[in-house]
Amino acid sequence: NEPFDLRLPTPGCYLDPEKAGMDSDAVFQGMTAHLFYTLGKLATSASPHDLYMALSYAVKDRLMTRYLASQEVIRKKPQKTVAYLSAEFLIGPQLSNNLLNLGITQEAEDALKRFGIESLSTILEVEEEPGLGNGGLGRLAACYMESLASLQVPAVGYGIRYEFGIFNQLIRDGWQVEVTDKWLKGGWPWELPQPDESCFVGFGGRTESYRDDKGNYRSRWIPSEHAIGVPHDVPVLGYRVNTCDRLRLWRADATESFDFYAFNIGDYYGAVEEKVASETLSKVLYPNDGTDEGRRLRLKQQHFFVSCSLQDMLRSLEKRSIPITEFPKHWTVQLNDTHPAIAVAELMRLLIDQYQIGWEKAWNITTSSVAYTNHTLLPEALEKWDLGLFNDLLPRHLEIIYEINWRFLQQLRLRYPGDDKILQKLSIIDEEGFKSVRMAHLATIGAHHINGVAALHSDLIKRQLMPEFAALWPEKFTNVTNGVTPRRWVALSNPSLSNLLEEEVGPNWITNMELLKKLEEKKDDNNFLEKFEETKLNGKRKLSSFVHSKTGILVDPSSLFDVQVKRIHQYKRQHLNALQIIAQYLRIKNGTNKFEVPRTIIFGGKAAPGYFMAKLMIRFINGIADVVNSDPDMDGLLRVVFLPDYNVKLGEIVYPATDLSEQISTAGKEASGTGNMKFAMNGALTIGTLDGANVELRDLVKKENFFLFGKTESEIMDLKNNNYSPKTFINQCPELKEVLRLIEIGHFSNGDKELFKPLLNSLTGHDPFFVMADFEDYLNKQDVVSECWNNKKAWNKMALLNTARSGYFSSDRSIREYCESIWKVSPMPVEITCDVEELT
Ligand code: NBX
Repeated sequence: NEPFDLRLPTPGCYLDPEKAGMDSDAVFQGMTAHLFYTLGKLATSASPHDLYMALSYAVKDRLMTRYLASQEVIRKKPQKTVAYLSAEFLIGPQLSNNLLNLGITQEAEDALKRFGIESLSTILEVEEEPGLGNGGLGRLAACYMESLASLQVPAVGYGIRYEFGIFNQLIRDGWQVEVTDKWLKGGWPWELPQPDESCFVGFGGRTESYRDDKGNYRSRWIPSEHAIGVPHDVPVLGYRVNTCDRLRLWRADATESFDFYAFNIGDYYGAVEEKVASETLSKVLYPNDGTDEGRRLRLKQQHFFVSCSLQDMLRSLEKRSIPITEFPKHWTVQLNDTHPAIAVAELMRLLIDQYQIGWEKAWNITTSSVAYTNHTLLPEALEKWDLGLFNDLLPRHLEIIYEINWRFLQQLRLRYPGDDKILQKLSIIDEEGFKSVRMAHLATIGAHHINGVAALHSDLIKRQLMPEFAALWPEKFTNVTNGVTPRRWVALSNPSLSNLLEEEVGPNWITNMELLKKLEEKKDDNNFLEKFEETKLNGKRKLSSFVHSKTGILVDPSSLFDVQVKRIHQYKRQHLNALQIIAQYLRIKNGTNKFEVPRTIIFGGKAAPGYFMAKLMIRFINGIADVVNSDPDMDGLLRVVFLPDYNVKLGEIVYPATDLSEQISTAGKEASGTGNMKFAMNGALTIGTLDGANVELRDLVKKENFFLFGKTESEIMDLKNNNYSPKTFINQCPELKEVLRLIEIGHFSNGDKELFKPLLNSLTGHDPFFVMADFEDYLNKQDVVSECWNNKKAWNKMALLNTARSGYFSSDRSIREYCESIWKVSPMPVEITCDVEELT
């Protein structure tokens, strides 16, 4: 067996990261080779996109040693690996992150100069980001993969390679317009297709019983349809370590490219129909981040990627001749919400039907390896599948679910004799109305741990969402507060702040955010506070020019940048912010504004295409922006911007540029929020409710450095239980009345009194998210914000303390908690030597 020489594919030896392949010369050589051989371009005529591709390929080459070495370590010395199952991974641009984690940003910059490119940013700008997620949940999965690799934990992220990610958002006449996201059109250099590791997945058909050789009755599934999952691996390199984990995204292919019978009888279109149908499976990401539509194709997508992933894990044991019964020693399977919850039934099916393992043993294996993270309390967001649809697509899984349920209900009967109510309440099958399968129940019963994503949220899961389950299995329920990666969200996006942090506390804050506590010593140091403010100003200048280029609006970088970026939702209450703007506008018009504080209020976020009220909220914000920005009385005092197409890339510009972070959801509705953490790390102050991780953020930065307003979760519950009437609150607040009247007369809709009526009716009628109840307190707190801004030194001190005390929200901390209390996995450093034979 000839050893495979890893040095062959590109110039330079990449086996020793300390020495080889990492200087600007080698990067230049790599780029030149890729331009010529991979892209078929001459350096003399290369476009910025060509150079982006060439540099990306050269960087990917440098990931490969680490990627292969990381897999070798596991093959040679078996070690428990994390399988993070998620329907979404919102990974963002890859080039900058890989340069940072490899430590060759400067080298790349120098190599580019030899192609006549003066700044790396011109090349970074042309990168298309894969929008393979909706929002927080998908971005969390990406931060967690980066932290896993940085902590040197063996991990695979399993998901779907959607051909079209989340739509691109245009704003036309103030309305959101959705455009297909063709992220693959220019070629995407970061993936490695691995067709030899493809998997078969079945759908539909029927089950039949038969007797096996031992005479036992068994069930088998005869699917009527198949698809092939082709893995596309994306390397995920840790920060300055050799561990390179992977994201394994499945693309659905047809099993047969033609139905030959149909083809022979001349039915060409009929012949390609099945191919087209099965390829649709990984075609598009569902753009709903809340309400679940219960669509057939979505359930197919879920089963498709879950089945491929579990088969892949089982196969990895077979390849290493490890008995299947040892699955839990080698894999810990985390379900990112219920989207992959079918894993509980699919793992049981594979173990029982494929590997002939008995029920008890199979159940033991399943429940020892699966854990579930819940991300929402909103009842409309809890996944339920119509029983008929489920049976149609996954008849064998439904049989297994019935058996799981029957055994579970037996257990309940013993514990609560005669209590049919609790059986009905906890059953996996919802028997009321249209019968359905409750995925959260399946996940909870099949998992060894279930966690919420912030302290308050985890508490509410136990108290409100699943009190009976929590009483039954108190030890299963736990909390892991979300976190975000400081590599992308500080080091990459905010170089100016990063340099200052490095000067002050040294370079290790990037992997040990608690070191930022040391900044507290500087809280009264004027000189330092000015430097800190200067980093913010740099971010604001950059955002200002971006705003101008995208919207034509001129904003003043010295004004207070007040920002709300997140998906558009009623519970997130962008309309509360919008109403507040109208109140400020009125005060300026009437000459009753107390503080002459120039503010730039910036919004960004997408609305689900079928969510009428959210789309109307976007229209509403743009209606206000039009009036405010064209009124000379507002000059130098108020600007309103709706930034189109908010995504990861744009987030990287927004977080460093923000003075005031808006986290104003109705208490009890936002599971955690993660934008709140990114803002705080970058030195923004928060105006917020006691919701999600805001609660912990306020505790950490201390209450004097946080602008709190609004009803608490329990006060909201009281209002709800006591026939909440928004009218009472409106009548108590003349300013609010005036704001509503102005909208009603069409002041923000060119005289059209109908346009915003649904919004007004909702707010003044039921007001399901208690906007009226919190308005006055919010407005008053905004005055406190303005007053505070006028004392710049005090503001800077508060901002600094936010950065200094936000280290807890590093995803490294979250991942350590998952590793220790849920997954029971430990780091496994990867060593690389120049000895090729040792690796092969
Ligand atoms: O998950 C979000 C929560 O709303 C945030 O509070 C939390 O910080 C974040 C991470 O834990 N949930 C979320 O983003 N959900 C979705 O994107 C989603 C996507 C598809 C779907 C349902 C929800 N069917």
